Amino acid sequence: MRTQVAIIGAGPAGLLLAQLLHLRGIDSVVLEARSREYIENRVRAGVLEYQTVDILKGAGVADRLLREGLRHEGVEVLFKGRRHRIDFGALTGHGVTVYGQQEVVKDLVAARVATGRPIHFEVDHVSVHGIDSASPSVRYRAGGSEHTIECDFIAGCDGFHGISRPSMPSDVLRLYERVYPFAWLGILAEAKPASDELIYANHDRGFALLSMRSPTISRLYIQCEPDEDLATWPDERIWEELQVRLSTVDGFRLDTGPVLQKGITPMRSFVAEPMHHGRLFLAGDAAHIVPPTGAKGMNLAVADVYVLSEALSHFYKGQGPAKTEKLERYSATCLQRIWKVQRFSWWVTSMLHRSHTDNEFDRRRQLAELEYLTTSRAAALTFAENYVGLPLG
Ligand code: RFL
Ligand code: PHB
Repeated sequence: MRTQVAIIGAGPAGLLLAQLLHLRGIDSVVLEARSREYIENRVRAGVLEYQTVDILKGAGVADRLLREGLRHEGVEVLFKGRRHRIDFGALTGHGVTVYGQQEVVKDLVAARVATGRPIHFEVDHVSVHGIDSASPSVRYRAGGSEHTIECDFIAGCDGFHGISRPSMPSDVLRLYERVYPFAWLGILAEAKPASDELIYANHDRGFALLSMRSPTISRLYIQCEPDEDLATWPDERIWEELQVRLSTVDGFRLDTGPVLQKGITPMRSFVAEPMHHGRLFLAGDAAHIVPPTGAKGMNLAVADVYVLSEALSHFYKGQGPAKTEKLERYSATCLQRIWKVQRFSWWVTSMLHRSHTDNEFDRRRQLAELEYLTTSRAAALTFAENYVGLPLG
C-alpha cells in the first residue's frame, strides 16, 4: 500500500490531521490501536479554545459542536468559601466552548469515513522504518496479517504511550518532565450542573472542579493521591468530598445523580524536543503532556496538526528548496507556543492544588495569589488570555 502521509493514532490529533490533509487533496492512511467504539467513548477533555473551534469549523466538522457545544464567557474561582468570576468576554472579547473530546472524536471519525479514505482500527505491532530517508514506511498487523505502508511522511499522533516518540533516535531527543505528587479522580454523572460556568476550587482538603457536558450531565473532579485505589471511593464518598470542597459561605449545594463513569488521571508536564526527525513528525500528546488544570491538552493537539497540515500542504504545492521550509520550522513553531501553554498549565496547577511538600508559608502565598488573581484586572487578564487561547501565529 502507498500513501502520502501515514498517520499513527486516531485521537483528536491524528483524526483532525487526516481531515485537514484531505481538504488540501493530500492522501493519508490512519492506523489506530483501539476499536472505533472505544475511542468514541473515551471520556477526556471538555474545553475548546475559540481558535480550536475555528479550526474545527474550517475543517467542516463543527455542525454538531456549534449546535450542542456550551459557550462560556467566564469561569468561577472558589477559595475561602467564596466564588469569584473571571469574565473572559469582558477581558479578551473571546470565550471557550464546552464540548466533550469524545464528541469531537465521533465527529472526526464520521467525517473520515465519509471521505472514503482509509482508517484501520485495532491494528497492532506498529513500527516505523526509514525515517532518515525520503521514502519511509510503517509496518503493522491487522486481522492476523502483516501490512506495509510506503509513504512520504509519518505523523506520530499516537499519544504519550505510543511508539512514535520512542522511534526517534534517543541521541536527538531531549525530554523535559515534571510529575506532580497528586492526581485527579474524575466522574461523569447524570446530574444537572449546579453552576452555568466551570468552578475551579482551592480548598484546604485539595482541589476540586465542577464542569459539565450538557444541561443534564456533570463532569466533576477532585484532587487525590497518584496511587489512589478507586475501590476506596464509592460514589457517596465522592459526592460528599465534592460537596465539602465546592461549598461556599452562602450554602451552595451540588445536584447529585447516578455516576456514569469514573477514573483517575495522573498529572504530568512533559515536552519532547525536537518534534520531528527526518520524515517522522510528532503531534499532540505524543510530543507533550500538560496537567489538565489549564484545559489545554486537546487544544495543543489541534494547534500542532494545524501547523503540520499547513507545512505539508506547502511541501506538496511548493517548488525548489523553499518547499521544505515550513516542515523544517515545524518543531520550533509549535514549541514556542507549547512552552507558554506549559507555563500556564503548571501555574494554575500549582495555584489550585495542595501539595504534601507545601508548608504554611506556601499556603499563605497561594491564597495571596488567588486574592490577586480575583481582584486585579491585570492578573485576571493574564489568566483569561491564556485560558481562551494564546495566538496561533
Ligand atoms: P490521544 O487522544 O491519546 O490519541 C492517541 C491515539 O493513538 C492511539 N495509539 C496507537 N495507535 C496505533 N498504534 C499505536 N502503537 C498506538 N498507540 C496509541 C491511541 O489508542 C489513541 O487513540 O492523543 P492526541 O490525539 O494527541 O490528543 C490529546 C488529548 O487526548 C489530550 O491532550 C487531552 O485529552 C487532555 N485533556 C484535556 N485537554 C484539553 O484540551 N481540555 C481539557 O479540558 C482536558 N481535560 C484531558 C482533560 C485529559 C484527561 N485525561 C484523562 C488524560 C481531562 C482529563 C481527565
Ligand atoms: C472537563 O470538562 O473535563 C475539564 C474542564 C476543565 C479542565 C479539565 C477538564 O481544566
